[in-house]
Amino acid sequence: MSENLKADLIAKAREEGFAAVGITRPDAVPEIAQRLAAFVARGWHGDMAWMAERMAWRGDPSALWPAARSVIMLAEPYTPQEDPMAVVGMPERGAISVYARNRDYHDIVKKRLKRVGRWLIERAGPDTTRAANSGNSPAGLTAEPPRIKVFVDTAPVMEKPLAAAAGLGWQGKHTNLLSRELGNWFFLGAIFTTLDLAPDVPGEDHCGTCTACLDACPTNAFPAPGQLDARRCISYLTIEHKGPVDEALRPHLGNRIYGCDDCLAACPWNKFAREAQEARYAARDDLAAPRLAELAGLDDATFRTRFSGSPIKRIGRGRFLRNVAYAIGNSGEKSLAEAVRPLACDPDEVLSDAARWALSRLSK
Ligand code: B12
Ligand code: SF4
Ligand code: SF4
Repeated sequence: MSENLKADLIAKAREEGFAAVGITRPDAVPEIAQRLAAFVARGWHGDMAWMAERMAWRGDPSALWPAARSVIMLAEPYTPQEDPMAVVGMPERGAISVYARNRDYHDIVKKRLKRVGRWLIERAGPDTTRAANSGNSPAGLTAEPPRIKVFVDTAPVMEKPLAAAAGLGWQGKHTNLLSRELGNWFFLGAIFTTLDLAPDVPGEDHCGTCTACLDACPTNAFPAPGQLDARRCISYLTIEHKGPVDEALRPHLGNRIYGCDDCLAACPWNKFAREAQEARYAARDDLAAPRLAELAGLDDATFRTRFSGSPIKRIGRGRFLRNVAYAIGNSGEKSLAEAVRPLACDPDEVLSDAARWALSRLSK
């Protein structure tokens, strides 16, 4: 890849709103397959059965798409303008994690990745190197157009270790990717390509002796630094886990009703965080600190309207109101009992159980 093409790629990605771009090889982190296997063998993925499926692809990007020769990793900041933890101290309000206070990032990032990818194909032109190497002659006559595939979050791709290998930063003790320039409030996206691009130098770990994220976790979800038992993580419990939450863990949810940011917010590198350029990540007024009493009254139709375009819509009314009921149970506000009482007869059994639990907590 010519240095010009790389510089132009970085410029194009920045123009699209990405704050960092790095390149790695699909086989740059051979140890991820074994680490993923250990994670799943310990049962740390809980009921995210999709993590145990297609492990051969998730653990080995070269198996996912054998034609890929390079992986471009990109970071998109969603840094909060407000103190992300302020709402956690308001018992009558629900705390929604920063990334979900407005539009769903999946759609936004994917569109940007596609624009960068299409630009790259056009800018790079036919892949004459491959044609020359393939034995067809003369080189150029059989040149193939380069190809790309874009991924954000939902594909069987381990984005964090690839981003670290591409030099975007390092996986912190909270397991997320962070960097000295961006802190940790950013999403990741990937462009796999058949183009042979010069890889960047992997990121170096700068956690040092810090343990702020581990100490901040309300549920002790880290069995060791850099390793997460998802079954204890509030993000997993409020978003991914479908059934009732273990009674012993419910009090630790506090008023967190969708995701959790405690470990991210604790990281001292956030003092260097870059502002989010995308206005659609800025907290919506009605999602910054919504009243639990009002949320408990949502029926299916009002839930769908309220969360149209938001990632929260994906979990559906039942699971969301289950979380609201746990938060009401943790609020200590007896006046909230009236709001949760009708839910104790809801046909959704997980929700009605959560509501009864809340009522019994408030009656003590
Ligand atoms: C599954 C998943 C979850 C699960 C599990 C999280 C986890 N840490 O695995 C749950 C639902 C809990 C979750 C929560 C969150 N998630 Co999530 N999640 C994912 C997803 C889909 C896959 C992650 C994965 O592969 N996990 C499997 C484990 C095995 O991988 P790992 O964390 O990298 O584990 C490493 C360590 O265990 C380490 N390790 C293991 N043993 C050893 C031994 C040694 C010696 C060493 C050094 C290391 C080591 O190596 C492993 C491999 O790198 C990715 C998107 C994607 N496709 O990659 C988003 C992703 C990681 N999530 C993201 C976000 C934003 C979140 C939340 C902040 C959302 C929120 N506010 O609620 C929280 C953060 C919780 C946390 N502390 O991790 C972002 C993170 C962006 C970033 N800057 O890193 C991602 C990348 C989505 C995206 N495209 O932006 N998530
Ligand atoms: S997201 Fe919350 S519960 Fe999960 S590891 Fe971080 S601090 Fe712990
Ligand atoms: S809080 Fe400290 S230990 Fe955790 S990721 Fe940030 S620097 Fe690393």
